[in-house]
Amino acid sequence: MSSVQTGNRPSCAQVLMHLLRQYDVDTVFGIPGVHTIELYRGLPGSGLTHITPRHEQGAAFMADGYARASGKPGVCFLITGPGVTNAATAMAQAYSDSIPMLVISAVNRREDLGMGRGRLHELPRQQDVSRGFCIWQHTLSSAEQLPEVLARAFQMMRAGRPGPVHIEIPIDLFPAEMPGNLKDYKAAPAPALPGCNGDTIATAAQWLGEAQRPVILLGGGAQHCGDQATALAEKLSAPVFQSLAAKGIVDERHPLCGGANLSFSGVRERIENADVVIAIATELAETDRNLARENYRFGGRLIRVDIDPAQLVCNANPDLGICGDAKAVLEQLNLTLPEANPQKNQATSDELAQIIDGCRQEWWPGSEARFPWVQALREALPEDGILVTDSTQLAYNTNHALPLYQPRSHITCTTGYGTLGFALPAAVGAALSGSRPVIGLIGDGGIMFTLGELAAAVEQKLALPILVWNNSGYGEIRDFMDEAAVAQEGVNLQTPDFVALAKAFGAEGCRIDKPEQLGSAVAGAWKRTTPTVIEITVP
Ligand SMILES: Cc1ncc(C[n+]2csc(CCOP(=O)(O)OP(=O)(O)O)c2C)c(N)n1
Repeated sequence: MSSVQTGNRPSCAQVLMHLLRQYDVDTVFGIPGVHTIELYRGLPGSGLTHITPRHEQGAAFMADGYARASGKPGVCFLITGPGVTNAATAMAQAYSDSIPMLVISAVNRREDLGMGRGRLHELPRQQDVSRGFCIWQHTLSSAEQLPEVLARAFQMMRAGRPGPVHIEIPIDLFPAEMPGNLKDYKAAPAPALPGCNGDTIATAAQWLGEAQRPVILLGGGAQHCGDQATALAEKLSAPVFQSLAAKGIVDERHPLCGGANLSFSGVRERIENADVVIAIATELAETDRNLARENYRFGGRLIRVDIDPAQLVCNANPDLGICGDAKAVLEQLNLTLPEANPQKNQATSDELAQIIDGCRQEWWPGSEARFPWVQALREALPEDGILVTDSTQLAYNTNHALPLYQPRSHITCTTGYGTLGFALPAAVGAALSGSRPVIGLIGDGGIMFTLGELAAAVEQKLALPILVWNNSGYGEIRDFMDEAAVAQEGVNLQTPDFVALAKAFGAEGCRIDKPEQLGSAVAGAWKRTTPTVIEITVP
C-alpha cells in the first residue's frame, strides 16, 4: 500500500496529470473542494489548462462540447458526492450520444467506503449514481493501479463505442507516493481499430455493387469518416441521409447529400424502396424520426456497420451486420467497389433534389416565420462554423433547414437525452477546443438552467455569440399543450432582461427582432474578447 508522499517520488495526483498529458489531454473542467486539494497540487507545471465552470453540470456539458468539437475525450475533475450528483445529468446526455468523457472524482477514504459514517460529502454508494450512464466505472484501490486504470479508460473511449468513464479516487490516495520518476509513466499506444474479415466486406461490396437503388444512412459514430462516406456515395451513386448527430459529416451541399431529413415522407419512401440500405454507426433511433412516429421500413436488404455489436440489432435486424470501425470498413469497401459513374450520380442527384423539395413542405409545419432566421443564421456561420443548439424552437428548424458543411459542425441536444441548458456550456467547451467559430442557440427557458456558465465564458474571454430565442416561456411545450387542448400551465415564464443580465456578468448583450439584424450582431460578437448574448425577441 502506498504511503503519503514525503520525498522526491511523484504523488498519485502528479502521475495522473502527467499521464493525462501523455494521452493528449490539454484541458480539464472542474470545481475543486477540500477533498480535491491534493489532486490540485498535481496541476501546476503539468501542462493542463484548468477551466472552472460555475456548476458541475456545466463542467460535464463543457467537457461534452469540447469532446464533440475536437473528437478527443472531455475530462472533468469533481469532488465527492454533490460534485458527482450535479454532473450526473450531463454525463447521462454524453452517454446517450456516445461522447467520450473521463470523469475523475474524489470519493471518501478507503476505510470509509460504503460505511455511511456521516463524513463530509459522503455518499455511501457513490458508484450507484453513475452506474446507469457510464461505459466503465472504477474505484482506485491503490495508487499503483492508476496507470493501468487510465490505460483501460482510454482504450475503451478510443476503441469501442465511446461514452463516459468514471474513475473514483479515494482522497487518501491523491498524495500517495508512486514508484519511480514521472517520466517513467507512459500512455498505452492507441489501438488499431477493428475492420472486419474479407468475406464479409466482399459480400457487402457485392450487394452494394449490384444494387440499383442503394441508400446510405449515416449516424454520429461516423464523425471521423466524412471523406470515406462521400467517396462511397459517389461510387454507389447513392443518396446519403444523416441523423442529427451526423449532420455535416457529408457536406450538405453535396449533390448526393439529402441532409438530416429522416423524419419526412419522401426520404422514408426512398429508404423503404431501396434495394440495399447501408446504415453506418447509427442507432436508427426514434428521436431522428420523431415526426414520422414510426420505425423505418426496409423493403430491400439492410447492411449495418457499427463498432458496437449490440447496436447492429438496435431498432432493426440487419441482413448483414459488420462489427468494426466505420472508417476502416468504408475504406475497405471503397477499395473493392468500381469507380463512380458521373451519369448515374447526376440521375440520383436530380431525384434527390425532388425528394428534398418535398421535405420542405413538411419541415416543422406552422413555423414558416422562423425560416428567415434560419437563412440569416446560415449566412452568419462561416464555412467551418460550429452550431451548438439546445431544445428550442428555432433549433427544430435549423436541424433540417440549415445546411452544414463539415464533420463536427452540429452539436445538439435536440435529440436523444434532450437536456435543457446544454447549449451554453457545450458552446463554451466547443469554443475552448480549437479555433473554429462557434454559435450557441438556446431558448429563454433553457438558458436559465446553466446561466452561471456565462461567467466562465467571460473569464475565458471567449468571442462567443449566444443566441437566446426569447418567446417568454417553454414555447414548444406551450404549443403542444394548445395542440392537445390542455390548458396552459407552467409554460409562461417571467423572463429576465437578458441584455442587462449579460452586461452584469461582464459579457456584451444586444436585442434584435429582425433576421436581417442577425449577421452584424454575430460578426460584432466575434470581434470581442467576451461573449455576447444576442436576445431574439419573438413576437
Ligand atoms: C432538463 C429538462 N427539463 C424539461 C424538459 C422538457 N422541455 C423540452 S423543450 C422545453 C421548452 C424549452 O423552452 P425554451 O428553452 O424557452 O425553448 P422554446 O421551446 O421556448 O423555444 C421543455 C420544458 C427538458 N427537455 N429538459
